[in-house]
Amino acid sequence: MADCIFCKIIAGEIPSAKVYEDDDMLAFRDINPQAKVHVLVVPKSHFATLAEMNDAQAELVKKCMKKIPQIASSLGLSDGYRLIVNQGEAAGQTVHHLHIHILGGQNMGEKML
Ligand code: DGP
Repeated sequence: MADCIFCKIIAGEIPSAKVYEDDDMLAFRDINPQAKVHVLVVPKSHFATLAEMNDAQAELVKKCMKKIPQIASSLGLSDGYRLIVNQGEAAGQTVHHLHIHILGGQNMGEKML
């Protein structure tokens, strides 16, 4: 998608602090971290929400979820971490390319799950 910031990051048109990449996904540090460790895992196919996801994209999300423990381990999150996937503007989704937030590196507390 021409005007999608995450598509531009995936294409290398915008720099990012990459922590993992393969043919299916890119993981990079959030520009506005909400925890000591805050990484975004982004499938390399443009769709905004789970409601828009086709079967091939669902396979990519599955691959992302299976890879996240390895990414989290590489980030030193051995004590645990939180995943957030905002769906739509009311949930606070600002970038309309599906992404999974990995948050950790500190005690996340019990508020908001
Ligand atoms: P969300 O609110 O769930 O749509 O989260 C979008 C996140 O994307 C937000 O935490 C900030 C991050 N973000 C936005 N633009 C950029 C960027 O250009 N680079 C990086 N690394 N992160 C970005």
